[in-house]
Amino acid sequence: MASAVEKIREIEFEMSRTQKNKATSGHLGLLKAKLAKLRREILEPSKSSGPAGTGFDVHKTGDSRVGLVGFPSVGKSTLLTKLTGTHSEVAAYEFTTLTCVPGVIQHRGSKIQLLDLPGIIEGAKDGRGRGRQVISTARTCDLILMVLDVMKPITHKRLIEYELEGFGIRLNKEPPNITFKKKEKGGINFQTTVKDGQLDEDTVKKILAEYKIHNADVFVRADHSDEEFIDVIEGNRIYIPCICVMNKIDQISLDELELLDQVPNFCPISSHHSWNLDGLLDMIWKKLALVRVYTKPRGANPDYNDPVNMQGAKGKCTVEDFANKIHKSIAAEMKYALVWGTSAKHRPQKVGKDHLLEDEDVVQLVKKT
Ligand SMILES: Nc1nc2c(ncn2[C@@H]2O[C@H](COP(=O)(O)OP(=O)(O)OP(=O)(O)O)[C@@H](O)[C@H]2O)c(=O)[nH]1
Ligand SMILES: [Mg+2]
Repeated sequence: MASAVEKIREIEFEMSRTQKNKATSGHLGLLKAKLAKLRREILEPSKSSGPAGTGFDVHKTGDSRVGLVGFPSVGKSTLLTKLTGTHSEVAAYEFTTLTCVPGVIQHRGSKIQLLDLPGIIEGAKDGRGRGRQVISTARTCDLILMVLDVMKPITHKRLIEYELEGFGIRLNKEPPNITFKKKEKGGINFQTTVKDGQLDEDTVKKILAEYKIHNADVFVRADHSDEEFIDVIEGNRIYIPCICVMNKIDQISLDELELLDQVPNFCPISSHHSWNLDGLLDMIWKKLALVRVYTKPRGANPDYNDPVNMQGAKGKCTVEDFANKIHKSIAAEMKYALVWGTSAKHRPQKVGKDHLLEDEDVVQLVKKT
């Protein structure tokens, strides 16, 4: 029996041979419906589609990874093509993109990998469609671009967040400032720095009892909710920054556009007309908080054309991270480093491995002799 992909090709071939006119419009409509059903079939998980929860097999390249997530036909592939020059099929029907298509954005000396993903649909986290694979891949991204069609209801945003959250992804949130340590004995030791906060000893104990945990240290340093505490217990949550890309603004009025422009983390664009793509790139750059460090060889000028790009946790990069990025053995051989730039107190400052570097610092590593 022909596979769904083969059937799709057959139907597409038949469509290409069918002349478009009044007499054939019904037949073409039928073919399009068949196509849509087959495309959906491909997106549904099957026994042969591999273990649930694994992402697409695309290698991480460049300095950071950005994923395009959104409903079908919102314009993700159009955006990938415009930003990276890599072609990803664009069409007016849904589920055009059936796999993960990577492209590269070159920006300010950095290489950013951009992933075009199939349109996710509701129920993705429960295994519907390719959604699980999409979300698993989203978990590996340093930034998520949630692409929305401005003409579609804003509830779509909520639905996508719900799907991503179901898979342990937290968007534009910081990990809770809670320390949690299981112990062998001693009961529950609860401490908090917050007066009248959402989390009290009773709630914490009840939640822990549900997890059958009866001995633990819990230290809450900010006003967190019960859900955030549960995130800490579960432990596998991933905190990823996110930009809501409001696409197809060519279809709305200027007044509507002005309103959209004021919402934090929203970036209105038209990928088709290439409107505000520079604004989007700026926002991507800020959210990624990449740290570019220039290497200075002894007695020579730094090479400003070839920075070492680092995507530390929330942009925090140490001299050790920098050394490791050049070569694994270098950190061990290092005696100290000289640093010029905003992170340095003097010009240069002599620092150790733990010194935190900032964007556009210059570093000279001095080896042990
Ligand atoms: N009016 C308007 N249409 C757009 C814009 N960007 C994309 N489109 C159209 O929207 C349709 C879908 O675009 P795609 O880029 O294929 O959408 P997608 O999100 O990749 O869709 P799937 O791969 O099916 O998930 C195409 O007909 C595009 O030409 C835009 O800025 N304005
Ligand atoms: Mg697509």
